[in-house]
Amino acid sequence: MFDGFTLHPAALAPQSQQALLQEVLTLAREAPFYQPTTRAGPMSVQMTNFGALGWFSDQRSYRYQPHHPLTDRPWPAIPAALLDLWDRFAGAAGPPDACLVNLYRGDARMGLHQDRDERDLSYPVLSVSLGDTAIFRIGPPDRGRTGTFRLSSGDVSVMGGPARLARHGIDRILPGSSRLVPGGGRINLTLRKAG
Ligand code: MD3
Ligand code: FE
Repeated sequence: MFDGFTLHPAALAPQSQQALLQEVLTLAREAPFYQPTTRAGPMSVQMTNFGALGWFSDQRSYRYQPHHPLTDRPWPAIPAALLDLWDRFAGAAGPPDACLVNLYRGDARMGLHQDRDERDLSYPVLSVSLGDTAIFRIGPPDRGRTGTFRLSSGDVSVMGGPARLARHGIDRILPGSSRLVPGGGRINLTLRKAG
């Protein structure tokens, strides 16, 4: 599809999606979703994190930090089911230390960007999609054509090598395409080695 990008459709069976979602929602009571801001303004996606490091953004900067910005507590540990997926699919030398949790409700989207805040870009990023289908956009690192495809609930994707610095984003979600997330929407989990 895109060199270095591997999609594993329906890697998680419906029961495993349900179990993982419940665990994520339970942990999100401890580390609530919040609306991040960037230099460009508030994001439409809500976020929280699991693991030693969490991605955080405000008007001034973005960075990985060990504490939730609102509660000041450490992020909850990364669920074992996610570490299993990393072991099965990432092909990385070591474990992830960061799990960014993105919640898309309604017309939330994520503009085209690169992920380059991580220290060692030789580690891949692994993503798990839960809930409503997303229109995912990806293209070469600095210029050139982008293309779209769908990410559905239970899909696992791995971005490494030449895809690690690909530009990518979420154009929109398809509301009502899944009944997994209570209240509707999509949750995306990305595992990384950040520090
Ligand atoms: C391609 N999240 O959190 S996951 C992000 O669905 C992010 O929430 C999107 O982009 C989401 O940074 C897309 C798929 C993904 C994640 C990381 C990548 C694709 C990637 C890194 C490099 C290339
Ligand atoms: Fe990204």
